[in-house]
Amino acid sequence: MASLKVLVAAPRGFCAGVDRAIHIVELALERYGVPVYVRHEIVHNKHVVDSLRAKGAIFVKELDEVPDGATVIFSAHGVPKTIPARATERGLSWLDATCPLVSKVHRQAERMVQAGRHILFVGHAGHPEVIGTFGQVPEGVMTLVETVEDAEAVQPADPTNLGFLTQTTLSVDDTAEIVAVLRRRFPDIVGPRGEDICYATSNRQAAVKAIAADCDLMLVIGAEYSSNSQRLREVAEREGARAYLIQTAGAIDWGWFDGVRTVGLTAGASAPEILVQEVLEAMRARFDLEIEEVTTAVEEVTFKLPRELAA
Ligand code: 0CM
Ligand code: SF4
Repeated sequence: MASLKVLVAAPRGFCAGVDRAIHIVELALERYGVPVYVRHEIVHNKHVVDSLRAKGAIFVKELDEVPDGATVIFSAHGVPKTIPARATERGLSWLDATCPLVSKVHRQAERMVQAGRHILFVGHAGHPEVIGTFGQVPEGVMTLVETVEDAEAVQPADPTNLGFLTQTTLSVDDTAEIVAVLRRRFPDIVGPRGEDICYATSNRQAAVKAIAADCDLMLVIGAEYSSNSQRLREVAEREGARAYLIQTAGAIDWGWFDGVRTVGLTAGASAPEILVQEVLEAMRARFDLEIEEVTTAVEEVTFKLPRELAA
């Protein structure tokens, strides 16, 4: 059997916001009985969604699909204000699984608008978190900036009265470049004191950076549409590793391993550890493995449950 070194990144996988969101669905199922409706994938992972579906959760795209009298949960990515308002109007009981770090950005957006500022929001068009954050403020007071080019081109009406905010799951490096352009062009712009990019996103990117240069190949477990997982793949690629995003071990093309001596492994914030272990098992069936876990940070973040479920 050929030998293969595996560098496993730590931290990887579930963050506190994902843990909390899944727990909310599980507790709601216990507390209110089946079915419980969930608007949008609770987190961007098929394995998580399938296991909650098996326990009695019904996933829908839009609130209209939730029948009268049902309980509905909003996903970790956050929702526009109109969604809970509409749910209340319909008499639905609803629970909000929005990650507290996303909610924090929502409150910052409101405060900036109250202070009369126009907001430049750094994020990816169409992502549910971006839709949710735009939905916290009146139309027209927030402009999306996706790239350095956008940051160079944007022409706000009053360049002296601006704020910026960002999506939580962006590339740390790309965002720093974009924010640097905004600060150069608009020296009076006000931003968050720390980072809107969350601790889990930045820790997972740093962990990939620490190993990717030593890897011929990097596997990132996560969904195509998971922003934080995609960013991990990009970080690995920029460090010079060939990198693939896979949902499960079944998605591995073993041809990728030709000539590979060291492979890196990580998982996005929405990917459960069991999928990491399955990938390691699949490799063990084909190679003589030497596994090393490389830890760049230890995470101790936890979030409280919503009031309705805390007792
Ligand atoms: O925002 P992203 O697409 O990375 O979502 P995810 O469900 O993959 O990860 C957790 C979160 C949030 C908010
Ligand atoms: Fe919250 Fe960050 Fe996890 Fe998203 S990735 S759920 S913002 S901790």
